[in-house]
Amino acid sequence: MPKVLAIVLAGGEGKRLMPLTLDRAKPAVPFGGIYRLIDFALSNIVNSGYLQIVVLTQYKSHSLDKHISTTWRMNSLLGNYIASVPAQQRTGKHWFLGSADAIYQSLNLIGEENPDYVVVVGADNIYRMDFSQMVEAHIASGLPCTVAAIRQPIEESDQFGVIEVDSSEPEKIKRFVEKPKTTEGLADDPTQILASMGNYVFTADALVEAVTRDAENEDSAHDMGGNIVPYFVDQGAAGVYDFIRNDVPGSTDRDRDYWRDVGTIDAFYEAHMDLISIHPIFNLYNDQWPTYAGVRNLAPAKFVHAGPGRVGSAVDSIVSPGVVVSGAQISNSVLSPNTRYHSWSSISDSVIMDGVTIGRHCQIHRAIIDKNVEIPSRTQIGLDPEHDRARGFHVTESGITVIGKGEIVTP
Ligand code: ADQ
Repeated sequence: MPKVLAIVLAGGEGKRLMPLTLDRAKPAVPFGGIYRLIDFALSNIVNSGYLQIVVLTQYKSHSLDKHISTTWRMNSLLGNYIASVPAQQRTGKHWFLGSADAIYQSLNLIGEENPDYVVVVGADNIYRMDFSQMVEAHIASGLPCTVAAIRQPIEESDQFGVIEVDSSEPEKIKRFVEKPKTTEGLADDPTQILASMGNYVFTADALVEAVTRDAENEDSAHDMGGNIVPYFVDQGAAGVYDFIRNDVPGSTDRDRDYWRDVGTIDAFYEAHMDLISIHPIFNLYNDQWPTYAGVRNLAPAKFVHAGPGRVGSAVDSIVSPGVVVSGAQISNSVLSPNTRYHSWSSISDSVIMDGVTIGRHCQIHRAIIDKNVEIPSRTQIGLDPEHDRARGFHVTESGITVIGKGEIVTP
């Protein structure tokens, strides 16, 4: 078995997920009721059999650090294998300049672990992936750098590193452009591009050399996608690993190639809807590839018939422990732990985070409500975007209303 160190880049600011990232780093944003975004990347690493894991944090990392120590470090199953490493200004008086600088500033950890290969992954995507299959492909290619890739719509090319290959050498990257405004589609499908998933495998020595050179280059943005990958591509030394080859145990035909970049509120919302659709597009119930979440001492969810016409129910929804639905009707929604729903209220197509209370006679539709918000009786949210905006709530282009942590809600 080769010795593999996994590095999780978890310093992202997540501006486009505001207000959910107002006081937490993007990887710490709650997802799917009981998880945080980073749990998907970490679960993939652990399920791949890699237990030497370093999480590089930076921006507003308090809630992320807390989550990692409570959920991951304290998890007896996983022991002490995971270290969360804040920016420490080891190389000078600056925080991480970019994701490559985050690795450069943490080179001491690679030195201590002395791995053969380093798997570098982002922390903000929802998917299942067996990285050991990618490492095998990396070793077989003989190249020092391998980039995981997936097809994406061409209109979204400005959000991704775009990969081009030659038909004569389809497993080698010929050209790589980070977030181009325009690009050409694939030969067999001009509506799609081959996008980098932001997951890489490096031969350890080559990564150390590349980030060290990059650190000395003052013109560099010190970014993995913008600088390090192009450095390997320019030398003809970068391979591509097509995600379609990855075969995770227990995946269904529907979710085998599921991968979502939940960088915007609309994408974040749609990924939740993928969990609760009747035949889930992303199936959380794959026990051969579990997604780990914190173990909390919470009571079971409860549904109360509170009187005539006040049947507490939830359909086509995810209901977490600690939920009490008392005389309210819920449909097509994700209910996080410790939330309360009171009589004559209806909640549909919504994502409700930890500790939220919804009073009586409320109507909530197509909304995301962040932690601990109290919704007073007779409040309507998501029915009239103008009324929502007038109350200071964030409403996305597609009409999702977001209530941030600590916002005061009036009917
Ligand atoms: P982006 O996701 O836009 O594109 P970036 O913002 O650098 O790139 O985030 C990548 C990962 O690094 C995220 O998990 C983020 O949290 C983390 N990160 C960012 N800055 C960091 C820092 N200073 N310290 C520690 N961690 C940091 C990337 C690639 C693209 C690819 C997309 C796929 O650059 O080529 O297509 O991911 O989503």
